[in-house]
Amino acid sequence: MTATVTSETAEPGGAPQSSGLTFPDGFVWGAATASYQIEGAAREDGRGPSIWDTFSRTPGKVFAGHTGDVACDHYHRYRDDVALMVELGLASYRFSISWPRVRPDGAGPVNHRGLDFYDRLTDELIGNGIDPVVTLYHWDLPQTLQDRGGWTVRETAEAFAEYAQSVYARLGDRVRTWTTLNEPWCSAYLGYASGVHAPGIQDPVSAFKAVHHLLLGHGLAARALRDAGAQTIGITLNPSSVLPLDQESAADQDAARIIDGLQNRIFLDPLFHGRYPADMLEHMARFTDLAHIREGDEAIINAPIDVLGVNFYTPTYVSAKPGQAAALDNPGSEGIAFRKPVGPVTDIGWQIEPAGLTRLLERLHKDYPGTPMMITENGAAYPEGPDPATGRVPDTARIEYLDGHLRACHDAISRGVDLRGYFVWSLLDNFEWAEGYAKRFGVVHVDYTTQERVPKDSALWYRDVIRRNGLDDRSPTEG
Ligand code: IFM
Repeated sequence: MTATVTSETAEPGGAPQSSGLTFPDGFVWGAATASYQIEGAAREDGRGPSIWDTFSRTPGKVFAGHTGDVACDHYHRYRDDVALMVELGLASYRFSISWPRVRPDGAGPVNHRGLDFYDRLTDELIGNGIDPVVTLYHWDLPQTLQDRGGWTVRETAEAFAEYAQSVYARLGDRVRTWTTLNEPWCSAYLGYASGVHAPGIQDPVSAFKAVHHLLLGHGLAARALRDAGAQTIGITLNPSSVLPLDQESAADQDAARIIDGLQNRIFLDPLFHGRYPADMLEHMARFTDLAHIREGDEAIINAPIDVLGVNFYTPTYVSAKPGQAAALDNPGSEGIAFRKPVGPVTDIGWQIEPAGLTRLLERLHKDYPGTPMMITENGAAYPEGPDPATGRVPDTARIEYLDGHLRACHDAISRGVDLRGYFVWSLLDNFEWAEGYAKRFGVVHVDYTTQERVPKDSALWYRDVIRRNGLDDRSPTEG
């Protein structure tokens, strides 16, 4: 696709008038969620336990002991939720499949009642003109597989490919876009190095093994999906826009190289170039003999993909700081300091810097050319709920955040980046992992007591963005 972007439009047919920025024709507007974060129904229809069931029930791991047992009860309310998507005018909906619903024992028999749910959801979406985008793994690993080593062992990668095939066999006649993994960085480093996510392990060796087996699982699943006839196959990463604090300092530049290696190149290079970067092999060799990386694995990981999903929230700035202890979620990062956020931050404390997204997209386009990209997540946590007087949710700061990041996407497209779509994170307020329900990322407010949904002002604003296929000229918070 050649990206044609304009900065002026006047739309007929009652759509909001605008002289702002227009996105290319066919640009995909969507919203994203994930199974454990919204579905609830944790023990229904044969679903097995996942590592997040175990983790969230372990005292002290998740804010206030919250769990995903009920979450947004989307399992029972999916029809209403699809109706909300229709109101917003979404062209596409990105959701994930719960592996333990489909294969309760991870590698054992298929639970057809679990697949029935996704079958119903897919039909409901398509019946309403919304294109389903499926993510096969958004962190809810079956507990039985964790008991056998989780992502530290090769068998989990093999089981993932089998599970992918069973989902494709049921939904492949209707789902066109298949994403293997969501943010393997989080699964590997937050799950196995810092332990702030399930399964809560703190061991760099396990983390590096997890990196490899996640990537291998992606490659095996991508191959299986392709052989089965899948049309569009991708993976979603959360690549970081890493900058040296002092761009002139050689020591800061070296710090940035290492963090860029750990967060970006360790995933992107094998995916796109078929080999781990030499400096990261050396880095990992400080912890492990690398015997888990077998001959031929990198070629499997290098399976062709059709789209790269990019999740972006905040940039990273690093500097060299002798004596600094390693950040647990970046094994081997001793001597490197992560700058604390400066300027405005969201409710979860993440720095707001839309230019970081443009920078990241341009870098990906330059270093890993030829694969179209989608923003598969972008959004912000803010706490507002319904105003008792008006019933409205005035989440102005979220609108500003989204507006800024969409302008950043538009800038990237204008500079030649092949960006094909944008999925806001998230459709609904939901279970924000270790933060439980305390942090709200939704454009739709959820009252967790009544399960009432109220579209926030940001949802109404996003609806207008979708209708005009672009951004208004005026500041997002005016009028
Ligand atoms: O809620 C998460 C999502 O599951 C993965 N990407 C980041 C979001 C916000 O933390």
